[in-house]
Amino acid sequence: MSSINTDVVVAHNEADNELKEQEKYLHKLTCCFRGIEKPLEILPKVDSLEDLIAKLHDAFSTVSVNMYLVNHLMLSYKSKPSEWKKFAKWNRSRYTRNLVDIGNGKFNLLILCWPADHGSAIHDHADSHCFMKLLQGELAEVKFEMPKTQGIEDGPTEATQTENFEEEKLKETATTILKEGDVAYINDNIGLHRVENRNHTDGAVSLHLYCPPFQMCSVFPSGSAKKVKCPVTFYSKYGVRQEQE
Ligand code: CSS
Ligand code: FE2
Repeated sequence: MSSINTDVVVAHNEADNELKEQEKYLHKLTCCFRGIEKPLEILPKVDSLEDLIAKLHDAFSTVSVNMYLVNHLMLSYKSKPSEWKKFAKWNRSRYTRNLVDIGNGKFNLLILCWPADHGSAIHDHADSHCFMKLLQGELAEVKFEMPKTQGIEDGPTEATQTENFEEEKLKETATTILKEGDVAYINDNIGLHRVENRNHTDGAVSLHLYCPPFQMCSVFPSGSAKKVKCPVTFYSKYGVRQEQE
């Protein structure tokens, strides 16, 4: 009996260590990975949402994740509403985050539902990788530079820094219109972004992969460098509405 328990504890610790190693690996990769625009010919195609999830699990089964493969898989999935409809739960007055899969704790796969004329605040991605694929409709992605006043350790006194913080207006760098099938990629080294459904009548649906998964991110509500920590909560999980959200 006790030897079985010890085996379980050892296996658990090993899985935990592997998860931490992978997290470190993924955080480090944000320095250089910039995303790809087209699927890669030599890599396997994706048949369905179920197949995408299975192939993502495979891709994350080793510590050193191949981000080109992850990006390729996200690009390769052809949106079929019949496959993702059960996850897409709407709220008329705001966009919703719906959890589809947690990839054994290694990534979060979400479906976001954006009502007409709704969008997000400017936000970061907690040092994770963020892939955003359009499943339906159109979204605008507005990118901003990461404010320079962040993370300066040998700068002016604390008081001055706080003042500069509030004054520093975030610098807009690019706007991209994402159409069905497109995949956008961002991480904190690339910058911040805001996502908007500019259509006045139609909703939009997007599929997001965050790795490592994160529970908190920063939003920049006033468009200045002053940021506020925000929890990442789910409107539904695995197709089931979460009442507390
Ligand atoms: N990160 C945003 C969506 S745009 S990537 C959010 O979860 O609210
Ligand atoms: Fe985002």
